[in-house]
Amino acid sequence: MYDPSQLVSYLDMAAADLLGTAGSLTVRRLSDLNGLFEDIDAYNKALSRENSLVYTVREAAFPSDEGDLTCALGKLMPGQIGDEYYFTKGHLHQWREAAEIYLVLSGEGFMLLEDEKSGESRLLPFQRNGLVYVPGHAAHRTINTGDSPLVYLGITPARAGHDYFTDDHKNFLKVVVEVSDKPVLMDREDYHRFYSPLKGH
Ligand code: PAN
Ligand code: ZN
Repeated sequence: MYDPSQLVSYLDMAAADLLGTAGSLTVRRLSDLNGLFEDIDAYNKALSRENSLVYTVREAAFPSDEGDLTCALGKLMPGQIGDEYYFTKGHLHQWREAAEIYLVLSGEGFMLLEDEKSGESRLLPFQRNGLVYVPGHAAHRTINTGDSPLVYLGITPARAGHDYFTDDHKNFLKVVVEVSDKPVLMDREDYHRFYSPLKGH
């Protein structure tokens, strides 16, 4: 049987961190998101000012045998590159069937899903106390459209793993951009071809 200390963790909401059974910490800055934002000029300008923190992910260190669950606490900062809101890199699970449940603890934004087979997208509201289900085979990206950090817990099978986009499929097919002070979901191609040039990007 496990020691109780291996089975209990605490949310430190002020620090957006886990205490107790805390595992690895991933820190992603603007430079780690190279090539993902549509407005390259705005990205380069922002990066030349400061390699800002975009998000952190603290994994829990719960048991990780076959059948176990794991969770991670994410903190995604508010911000924009051009019209695009700050987001996470986004991934499929290595074990494609693995689903994930997200619990939103603070802040506001969206979860962008993209089915790997059909390419269909869904934009789900991501608000405090919200529970969001990410089915298997869905690439998922968290987006912060608010003005405070978006803090959330993601729970998956321990063996889900992460599969980040490769060169032959580099990014999501849709973007979430600010239009007249509101977030709008748009085809990346349409945004690239029709929208950003009109704005002089
Ligand atoms: C989350 C994500 C977290 C960071 O814990 O890993 O939001 O996003 P990226 O991994 O895409 O950088 C999760 O979905 N785990 O499976
Ligand atoms: Zn995931």
